Amino acid sequence: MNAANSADTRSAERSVAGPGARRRPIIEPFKIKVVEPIRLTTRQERTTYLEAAGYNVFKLRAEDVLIDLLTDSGTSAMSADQWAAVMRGDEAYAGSKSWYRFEAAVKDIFGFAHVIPTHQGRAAERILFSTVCRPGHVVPSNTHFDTTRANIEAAGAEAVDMPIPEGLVPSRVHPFKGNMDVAALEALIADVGADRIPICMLTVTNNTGGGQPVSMANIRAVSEVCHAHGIPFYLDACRFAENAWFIKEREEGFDHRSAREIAREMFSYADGCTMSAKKDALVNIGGFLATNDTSLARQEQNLLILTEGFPTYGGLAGRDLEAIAVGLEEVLREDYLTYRIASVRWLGRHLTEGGVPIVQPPGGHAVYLDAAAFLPHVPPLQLPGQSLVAELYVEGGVRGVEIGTVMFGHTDPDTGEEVPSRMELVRLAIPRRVYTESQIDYLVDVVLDVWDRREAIGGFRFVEQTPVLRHFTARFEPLYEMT
Ligand code: P71
Repeated sequence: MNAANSADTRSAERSVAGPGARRRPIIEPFKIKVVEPIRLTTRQERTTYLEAAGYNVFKLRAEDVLIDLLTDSGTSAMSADQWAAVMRGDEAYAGSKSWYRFEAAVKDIFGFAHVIPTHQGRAAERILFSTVCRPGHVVPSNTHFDTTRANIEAAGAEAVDMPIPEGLVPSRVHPFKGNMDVAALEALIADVGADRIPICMLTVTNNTGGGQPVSMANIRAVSEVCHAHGIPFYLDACRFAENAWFIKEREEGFDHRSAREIAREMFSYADGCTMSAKKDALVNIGGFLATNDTSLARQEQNLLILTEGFPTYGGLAGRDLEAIAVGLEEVLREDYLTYRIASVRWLGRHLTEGGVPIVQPPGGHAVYLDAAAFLPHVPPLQLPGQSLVAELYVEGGVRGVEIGTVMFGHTDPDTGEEVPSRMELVRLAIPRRVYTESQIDYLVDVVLDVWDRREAIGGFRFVEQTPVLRHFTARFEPLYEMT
């Protein structure tokens, strides 16, 4: 049964109540111990702040944002157990107790022989790609995220995205829209030759394509193709627990297996992984790189020592390693994952009922608005996603992020013309364990109010941009009168 297609509500499917009792809602499986005030500004204030930020929400002050959905990365609320573990942090430079706890927690789930701690995911990416990639190399993936693509390109190699065709149609419902097109991968190998492919990756879940999961069958198939050609196969594992939960919900034969068992199986097909612990390790900073290849691990550790730190801390404090060890255990708990996936689905369902076009089905960590369908009168090169991000902020102090031509557009080297992204999306990423249901309901109203006046919304243009990862620092200008 494809849960994504069902008329899902936040009602619990497995009732814990007695016979004849009402279906009870899935609730947050925690209570709040510490609170952080958030501030509602006036529309006039927000208009002023946004203009001063060059219409780039990365340049806003966070205190001027009410509901901050810029990212789910590093924005989780840590648990009391994680904070207790922070106090236990052993800050010895080499061989600290915290390192051994961290290493044991990672190995228990991921199973790789060598674990290399890094301060965040992109540091793991830089170390990996600068070690294995050379100019002329090609690195395929279902879809690379921005920093992954940039680090591959910085090493002189080419990053190639090979999602299944369904993955590129926002309205199309498919249980595993994050899958890679295995036939396209085989064709690529035949075309460029396995010796030019130093590594192949799958991003779980597929962030660029809507937070969509990859099925176990697809992970296995990609692994088999890679191994038949001697190509190392890696997972970009940031959201591995959410991916495992979707496999449990949607893939035949997995409903009675725990998320931990499913995760272990996912990693058993891979030769290594990169991980940003800022997502599914429920911490504010951290990451790692893992591999079964001993000689590669040696080279990576040498690079780590040069730029990140000694191999038993890699740029993290002992307390960070402790918080990750606890977070990796908490993120696989059934009550947490049930709540997590249901709360994102809840947001997606209410927006869909209001007529708002989103990537269907909702992803694991975010709902993605389909800006091209939301603002069909704004052409891609007038940055419809950027317009929506700006309007959401002015409307209700909500900060989302553009995942479209601003983030992934590029200049064609032959024609010099700007090539738009394959999709124009606006991601509303939900930080883990942070916002309550009523805050999500407020968010739904803000999006619906922008939807109601969509015809009056126009496009944007760049007034300043950098050649790499331009979305972080660019400045923009509206091509219409914002009200
Ligand atoms: C996300 C991020 C972080 C981010 C990126 C761009 C704008 C705002 C925030 C980071 C990822 C990721 C995947 C699949 C590697 C990284 C890098 N995502 N792979 O989604 O999603 O990890 O941030 O720890 O360096 O908001 P890092």
